[in-house]
Amino acid sequence: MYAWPASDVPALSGSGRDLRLHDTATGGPVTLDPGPAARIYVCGITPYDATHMGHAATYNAFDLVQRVWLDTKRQVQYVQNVTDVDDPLLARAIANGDDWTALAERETALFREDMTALRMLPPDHYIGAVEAIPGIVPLVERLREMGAAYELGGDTYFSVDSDPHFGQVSHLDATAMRILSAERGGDPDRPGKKNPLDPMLWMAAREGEPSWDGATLGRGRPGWHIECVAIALDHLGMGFDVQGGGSDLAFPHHDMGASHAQVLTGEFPMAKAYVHAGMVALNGEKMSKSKGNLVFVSQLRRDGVDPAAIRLSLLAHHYRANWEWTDGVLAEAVDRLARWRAAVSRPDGPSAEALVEEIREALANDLDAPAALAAVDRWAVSQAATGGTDEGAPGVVSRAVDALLGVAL
Ligand code: 5CA
Ligand code: ZN
Repeated sequence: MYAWPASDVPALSGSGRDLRLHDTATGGPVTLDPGPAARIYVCGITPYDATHMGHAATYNAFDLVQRVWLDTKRQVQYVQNVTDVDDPLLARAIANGDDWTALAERETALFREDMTALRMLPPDHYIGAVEAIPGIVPLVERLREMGAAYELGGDTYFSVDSDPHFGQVSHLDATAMRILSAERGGDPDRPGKKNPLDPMLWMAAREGEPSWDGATLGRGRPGWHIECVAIALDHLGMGFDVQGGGSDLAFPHHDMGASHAQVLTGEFPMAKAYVHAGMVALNGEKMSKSKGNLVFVSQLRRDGVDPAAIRLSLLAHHYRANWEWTDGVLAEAVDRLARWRAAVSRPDGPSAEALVEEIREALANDLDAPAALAAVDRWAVSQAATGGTDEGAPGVVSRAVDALLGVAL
């Protein structure tokens, strides 16, 4: 698949900081030392509905990760998938009387537009589940040969007990895992499984559903977790720096994916940090396509909201926080954007060097975007109150806000 166009990231003078991120697997901060090329995999959308503010918040967090790395003059290898065949997508297509490929293509196109408008950096490899199938089949066959997968009624399951490290991303107990597995695409109650938590690697063809050649596995379609693992291993290899997604992916998706990859390669861990964004809610409930309580990026854009204000709404919340979308959040961001734009519209102002360092430090400290916004706010207040004589300072601020926060002033 093709991704979307990259917005320019201005180079800043001085040097960026090494990034410290909260790692779900170890439960604490990890200082990443990625070498010259940092590697990040971020779980992409299941394209059966438009990008909502929850998605946008999660992608904003991982966009900041890259901006911090780029500021350290590193290259970034960024991979993202599109789950363009899966149960909820097929179910939605049937419910709408829509062709599932047309639905996936339409929503993926809209996602690209939303990401472009929000100045999210595009992945270097943007890969659909369907196009990954030729790489998925041999991995599942290999797991079977290793005795880490088994057949049940034509479907192929992964045996979670084959990975001694299973559960080391979420650290949930078996009861919690079982509940979440049932809620998030698993089938813990299916009779005949070795372990109720075992996830499907390959689903045998079902009547009326799309299917692909699975060689010795028979016709069928891939399971969800192996999709991301196949794509990540193909484009990043083992031991990459960050596996990212929303906190609803820690279990089962990231635990299962890590176990697939660890058994396949015999290496541990799959990623140096498992990083999870908090959930955005609307009217007290997690914004989700299945519940339908959604505020869409595309709708706000159609309503004439400046994408920079949408982005500032996201940045006003720490990425790990669970927060509620309200009209007030957007109104505050619109106001902030106007204040910042006024402050940088003058040729000179208060010195901006310390501000750039404050933004860098805030982001390096587990992506503390609210602290970065507060620092820019202080500079803008000082500009409005007394101004300054530092020629070019507003330009320095503009470039820093663009490069590090993805906001065009
Ligand atoms: N295709 C899979 C990942 S491989 C998937 O979860 N797709 S998704 O469309 O449901 O979600 C895309 C991303 O948005 C995931 O990282 C998910 O954790 C995140 N996300 C979904 N809902 C919210 C929400 N309400 N708040 C924050 N992030 C969310
Ligand atoms: Zn994924």
